[in-house]
Amino acid sequence: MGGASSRHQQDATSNCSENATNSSNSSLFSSEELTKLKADYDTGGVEKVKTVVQQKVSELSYTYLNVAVTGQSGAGKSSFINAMRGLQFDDEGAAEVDCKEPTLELTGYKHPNLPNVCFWDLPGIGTVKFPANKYLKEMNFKRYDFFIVISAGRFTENDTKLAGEIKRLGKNFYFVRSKIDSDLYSKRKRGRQFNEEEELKKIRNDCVSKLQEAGIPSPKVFLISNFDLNLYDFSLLNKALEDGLPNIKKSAYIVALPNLNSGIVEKKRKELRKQVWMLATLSGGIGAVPVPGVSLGCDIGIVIGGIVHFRQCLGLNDSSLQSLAKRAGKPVEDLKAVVTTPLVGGEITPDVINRLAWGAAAVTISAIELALDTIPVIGSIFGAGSSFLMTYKLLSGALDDLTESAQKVVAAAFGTENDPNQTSVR
Ligand SMILES: Nc1nc2c(ncn2[C@@H]2O[C@H](COP(=O)(O)OP(=O)(O)OP(=O)(O)O)[C@@H](O)[C@H]2O)c(=O)[nH]1
Ligand SMILES: [Mg+2]
Repeated sequence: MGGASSRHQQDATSNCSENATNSSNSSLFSSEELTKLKADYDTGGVEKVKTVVQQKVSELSYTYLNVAVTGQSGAGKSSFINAMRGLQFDDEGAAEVDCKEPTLELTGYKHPNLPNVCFWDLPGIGTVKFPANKYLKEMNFKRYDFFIVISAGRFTENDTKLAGEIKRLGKNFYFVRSKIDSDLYSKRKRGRQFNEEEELKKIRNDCVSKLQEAGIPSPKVFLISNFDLNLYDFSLLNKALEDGLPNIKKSAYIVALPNLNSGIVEKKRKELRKQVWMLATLSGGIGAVPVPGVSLGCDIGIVIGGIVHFRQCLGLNDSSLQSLAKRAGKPVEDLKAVVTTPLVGGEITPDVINRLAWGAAAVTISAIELALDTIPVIGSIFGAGSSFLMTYKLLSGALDDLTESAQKVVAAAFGTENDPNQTSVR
């Protein structure tokens, strides 16, 4: 499906890498919070820093992301929601596709691994049940972080009316033109001199001009196929969505992305890496127990909790692997066969942790290693003690191992030709 031209190309690759770097450097803490963190350390040591870090870890786990997906009946809303949740239409918990009756109810679909991330299927505006004025009231628009307006043909008056209202409320919205695969298919059949890039440009320009006519001065339109999110503008859409979110929500969005290519897996690693030093800071104190075989104590609950969370976010839990295999049309055993870490496929116990080579490794961390994580209190945290260092080492090692396996799984599912930082020509 889709030639090289529809895959993402060089010019935007640099943007994506730049974004990845920015996102890895961007802290989950605001500059005011960082200043407070440093001041707290200076006056109260690690114990005082712990309180601030604990608040941030709690904030991360209580951060909700509500994504509204709307558009006319049959535009592909349910299919998009399923694809974003890594599900196929016939998976358990998937939004129903090809409903006999168009969706008339507002329905929320939680992310299978991250229940704080929810996609809302909003019935299209202008249906009999929801005349435009009633719709806007009933849909409780304020609750959403952003809106995706999906259209399968040209945008209708109702779509643009909706966009106007979303804009009035000061919410971010993005236009998605779905079913590009079938547009290209029919155009390819029709014309002898078919040029995919040209066709994509034409479709995009047509959407933009229709939206401009409707009074939206510089609309952003993204062309996608729900059947293969690796094609066309999906990664551009992702970048736009990420850029429009505050840091903590951005983090939730990134780790909830479906594992489509190595670029997404790497993004997740960078995001999760930010949590390693925070969890290490919380380790020690009351919960500190020696890890069997390792002479140092750390809070094993924090280590195990962190590893389980990383595994979920990287799509390496059993149900995610099953869904991915189904999506890729491969037996799940083929995907499991490439997993190299014992952290996948069973319960995480102190024994499992201890069996890993890096578990018993010397607990020394170089300044360079720490600097890679851009720890905000770098330098001072060196004095945090052995429990910090042990937890840091264990979680870093686990994250690296899990990422490596997630990369292999994605390659086994989709092949390696899915360029990590793909984007199409604008
Ligand atoms: N070729 C192609 N077909 C798609 C795409 N997205 C959705 N479809 C098909 O379009 C039809 C309608 O998709 P749905 O996801 O049910 O659309 P919807 O917007 O949720 O429809 P309602 O719930 O009725 O409002 C289904 O047959 C899908 O398989 C796409 O990107 N490409
Ligand atoms: Mg639907």
